[in-house]
Amino acid sequence: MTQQSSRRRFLKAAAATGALAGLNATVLAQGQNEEIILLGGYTRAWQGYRLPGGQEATDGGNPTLTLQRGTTYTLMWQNGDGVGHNFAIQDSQGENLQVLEPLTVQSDVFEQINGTGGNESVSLDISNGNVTGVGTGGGGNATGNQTGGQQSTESLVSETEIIAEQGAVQGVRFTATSEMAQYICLVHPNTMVGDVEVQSGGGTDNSSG
Ligand SMILES: [Cu+2]
Repeated sequence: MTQQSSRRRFLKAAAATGALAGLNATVLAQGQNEEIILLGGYTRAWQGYRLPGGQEATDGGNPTLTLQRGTTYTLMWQNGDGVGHNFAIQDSQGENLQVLEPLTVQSDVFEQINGTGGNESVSLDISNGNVTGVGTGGGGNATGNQTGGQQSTESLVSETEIIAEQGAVQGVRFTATSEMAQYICLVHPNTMVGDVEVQSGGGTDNSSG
């Protein structure tokens, strides 16, 4: 506990001084409630485990992801059938959008989040592209220190690596834009594809001035 919080302080201090360029984007996620999406990757269809905005996860595959424009989402998916899958978000022309910040996620972190209620708030510790820990409930630790910095597009990818190990988890962070139309596994574009619906109705939260 003590170790973790001192480490957080270190990261915050480092970000504040700009001493560690490139770390800013990852530090931003610390201590704030995340919009988290959890999916299962199966050849027959994506399965919705935790959907944005408290939408009910249904048994049907390929759930529509309803997003708020300008909101940043952390999407994690677990390989369910040991077949190679990857993840991309496309526009209405079927072009992959280069908007994904890849994250490394351990399976136990995924399981932990998946065990929380869909309405329960979850915060993530993300460091150097690794999701290292999860906090649930409360949310009293918001520090108001979100600088809202735009991450460099150099680190963004238009599709993720294919992972084939059953149980393996992959994560991406992205900010919803109105051009997003669908999410897809490029290995199985006919069965693993679902709609993305982006709402623009003032849903952005810029509360920390
Ligand atoms: Cu696939």
